Amino acid sequence: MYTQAMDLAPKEERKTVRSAEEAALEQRFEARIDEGAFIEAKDWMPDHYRKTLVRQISQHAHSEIVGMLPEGNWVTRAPTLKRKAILLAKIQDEGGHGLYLYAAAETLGTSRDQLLEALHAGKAKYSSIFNYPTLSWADIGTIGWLVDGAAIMNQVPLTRCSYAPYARAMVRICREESFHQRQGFDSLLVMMREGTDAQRAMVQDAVNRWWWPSLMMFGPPDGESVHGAQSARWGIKRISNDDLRQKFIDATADQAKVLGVRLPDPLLKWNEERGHHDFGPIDWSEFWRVVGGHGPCNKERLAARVKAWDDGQWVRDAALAHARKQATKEQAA
Ligand code: BYC
Repeated sequence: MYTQAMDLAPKEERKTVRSAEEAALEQRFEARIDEGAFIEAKDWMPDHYRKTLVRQISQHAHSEIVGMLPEGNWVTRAPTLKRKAILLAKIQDEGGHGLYLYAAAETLGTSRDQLLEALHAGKAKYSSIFNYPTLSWADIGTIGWLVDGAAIMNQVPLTRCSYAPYARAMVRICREESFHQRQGFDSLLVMMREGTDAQRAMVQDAVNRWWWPSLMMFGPPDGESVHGAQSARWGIKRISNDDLRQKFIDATADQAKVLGVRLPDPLLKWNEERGHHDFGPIDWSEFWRVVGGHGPCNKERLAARVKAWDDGQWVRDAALAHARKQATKEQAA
């Protein structure tokens, strides 16, 4: 009689057989990455690639969901029906982006519940930018212009990310995100061109507060980016943190001129030789403080998410009870 034990080589041999197999799989995977092929959920992938993606995609999903909070703060205070409708639609889009991204992370074998548990326990990261307060209506336009502008700059290259489910989610997200950026710019332009002096001052104040945190969204300098080189090698990140930051600064410096606002950096200057703007030093100690949980709103944001999760328990219970009832009915039919 054949037993399972008879099918297997001795323990030591098994280890080498398995690792030789794995080495071949890894070689095939690397070759596919080099060819620029997309990796699908069912394809073999190294554990580290999978973990890197779960980390990045879940941080991205959490950012979308937490990012709804600073804007939600202004829904009841939007100045016109048109601006309120736009803001509501934008926040709703962000909820949808979070869901696409959680679904993309789930294709890698980590459940949404696990991802949310990590967020609620304060173990998972989300973008540093959402730990700043929205103090005036001009902050909403500025978030659209600068924060969504930075988000698109970072996300367009992700539409070519080697992991296909993430890349596909990014195609949809980027389409919507470009409207988010435009509505922000439009809202600021109206205030700058048709507004009062007080409104123009409000816009300038918002830009002064959001400029530097927006530059931090791209992550630490390349020399300190722990994951940058490996993610570039795997085709997850197509453009480095510093290169994306520079592209964003170049694009926004020109847009600021159209708006008529000053960017709060006395060292910001076009450098003909480099073909880019030079800019002043970024306060990375502030970035790490915020990422470490000590920004102006970290506690408030996390508490709001935990409360929303707890308040929604009855909805999840009801949906599960309904699904069970349906399944029993179908079985009986
Ligand atoms: N905030 O090795 P690095 C949006 C962490 S929201 C917090 O360079 P990586 C929107 C990083 O996670 C925009 N943490 O990392 C929504 C790592 O820590 P761990 C969100 C940051 O992953 C609503 C450590 O620093 N977009 O669109 O290679 C309204 C070292 O960094 C940040 C995305 O998430 C940060 N800013 O590169 C409006 C895009 N930066 O994980 C707009 C997808 C870095 O080792 N993500 N860290 O503990 C990415 O492209 C990359 O993850 C990053 C960082 C460029 C952000």
